[in-house]
Amino acid sequence: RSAPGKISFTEYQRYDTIQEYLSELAANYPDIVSVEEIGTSYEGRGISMIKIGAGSSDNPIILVDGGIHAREWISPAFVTYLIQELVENEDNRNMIESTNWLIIPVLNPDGYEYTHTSARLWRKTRSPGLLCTGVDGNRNFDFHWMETGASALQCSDTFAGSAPFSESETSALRDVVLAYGDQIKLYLTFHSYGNYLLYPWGYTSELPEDADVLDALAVDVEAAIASVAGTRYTIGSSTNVLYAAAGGSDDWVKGIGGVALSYTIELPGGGIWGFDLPAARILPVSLETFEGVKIYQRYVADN
Ligand code: ING
Ligand code: ZN
Repeated sequence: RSAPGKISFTEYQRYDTIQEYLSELAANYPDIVSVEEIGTSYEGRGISMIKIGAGSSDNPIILVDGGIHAREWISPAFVTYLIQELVENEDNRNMIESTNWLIIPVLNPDGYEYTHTSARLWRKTRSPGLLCTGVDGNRNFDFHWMETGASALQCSDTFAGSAPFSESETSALRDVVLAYGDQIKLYLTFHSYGNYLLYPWGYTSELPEDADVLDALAVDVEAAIASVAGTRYTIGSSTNVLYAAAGGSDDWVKGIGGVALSYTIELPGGGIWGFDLPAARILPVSLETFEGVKIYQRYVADN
């Protein structure tokens, strides 16, 4: 059975619409859903996290975020689709009975809104600097901060910030990880674009000691995604298959947060710039990506 769906996936949705959808879910499914504000963006928007679970509160947790980078619109769109499938599609009940979910669909709401109103290709937060606005959230985490692939220049698109966790948005995610501690067994952060399943490290070309586990799981996820419509992903550590960049959320969640399974997923690109995947692609991409998330969930539930 397909979900009723009180939100549309034939268009990219604004922040307010996603916020309203989360509130509706909390009202309509109070036994399995709650919504919490984990922080406030620079411009004062609430950063919402939806908690989903229909089993024990002690179940392993899967932490998911989207929209740390403003222009990567397919990321919040897919993460919102994931929320819909978990909450509103009864066929997926097992996915919320055996694991609990903490999901932040729009981690950088100021940037996301700015790409709708003013500059489609904005990437960073919207906190002001003397010369330029914004910090790259995915260079702002306090693990080997600023060592490689990040800029100290305020006007750069990869500006790491004046200090680690200078941004309320990145601090909000940090605090979730610290609060739930080792109950979190898997972290997925959605970006676009390029079809990559990336695992740490971004700060070094050396591999984590459990790279074989991270890689083997990604191989299964990739096969599940490819089985839907033939979309292929590249698997590897960020440094080795994409580029070196320190201060990313996945590195911090693994290196400091202690979550062994930590992945950055680069969803497919499209349109003119890559970030502007046509809205008609939201559903096909979401359907295939959801098959990959099912594999992740099953692994966490069984291990
Ligand atoms: N890509 C990621 C970025 O922040 C990445 C790739 C992830 C690099 C994690 C290093 C560590 O640059 C996009 N599209 O943002
Ligand atoms: Zn990104």
